[in-house]
Amino acid sequence: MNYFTESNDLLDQPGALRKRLKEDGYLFIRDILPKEEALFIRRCILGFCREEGWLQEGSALMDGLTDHEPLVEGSKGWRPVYAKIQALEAFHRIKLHDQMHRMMEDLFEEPVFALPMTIARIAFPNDNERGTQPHQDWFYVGGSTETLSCWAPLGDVPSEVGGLKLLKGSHKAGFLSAHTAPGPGGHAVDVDPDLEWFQADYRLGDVLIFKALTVHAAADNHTHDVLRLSIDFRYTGQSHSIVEGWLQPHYNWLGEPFTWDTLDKDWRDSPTARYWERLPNIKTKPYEQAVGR
Ligand SMILES: O=C(O)CCC(=O)C(=O)O
Repeated sequence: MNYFTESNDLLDQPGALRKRLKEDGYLFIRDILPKEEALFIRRCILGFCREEGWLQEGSALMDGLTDHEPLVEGSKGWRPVYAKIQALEAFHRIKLHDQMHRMMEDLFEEPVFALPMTIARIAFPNDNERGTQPHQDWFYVGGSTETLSCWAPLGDVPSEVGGLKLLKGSHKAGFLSAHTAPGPGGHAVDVDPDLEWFQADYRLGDVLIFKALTVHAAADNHTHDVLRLSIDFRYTGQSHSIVEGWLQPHYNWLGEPFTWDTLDKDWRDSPTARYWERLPNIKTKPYEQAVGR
């Protein structure tokens, strides 16, 4: 297996950090998200899973062990847990953390903002054929091709549990056409089966940052009973544009309860709520016209 290069040694050298991102199409940073906050989110999500009967009876909550049949993202059985996650203030707050923000400003060389839509993935074991297929985020995210995606485990994710894998340097091939496929997002790009994927033994607090055209996918969960929890969010520079739908919560297309009015009603007074409305001049455009910056 190929492991990501860790870039913590470049955090105080913005020029070198930008150069590595441009060359490799990704940056892997250990221990940059606040662990206590990430652990709190994990505990809450696993609590929601337990309430819905997804966890093994009698198992320790934080082990995240399941014997439940795999649930498809978006399905009726999955929605109650996901609605609770999206209504959790801490889940939306973690991407706004100072250290993360500062690194993004170094990468964009201008003020940045996190796109409001934040995504959680709950990957069941024994369900690898429905895992996230190889794709480029720009297909879904649109807007500026400079937008950066961030994927973080919510708990330790050793390679046997999977996590995100990517094709180093794949951003240089430009935009690839996607076709329908199973799994989150419902689309995939074809990749040469001989290409070598890069991956990590992720630990809580780590973040994988990658470019909008970098091909990535979920690595298989080889366990038979471990739920894999992760969060993904995106940043862009304030001079760049985003697709207007990314101002909305994930799964807003299902309607209630996936609207901000419902999700943030208990934390409307917190700085996390609608922070983007307090930023100057966010540039948005419809998805259809999302062709580059
Ligand atoms: O965690 C996953 O299954 C997919 C995440 C992903 O594709 C992303 O963060 O862009």
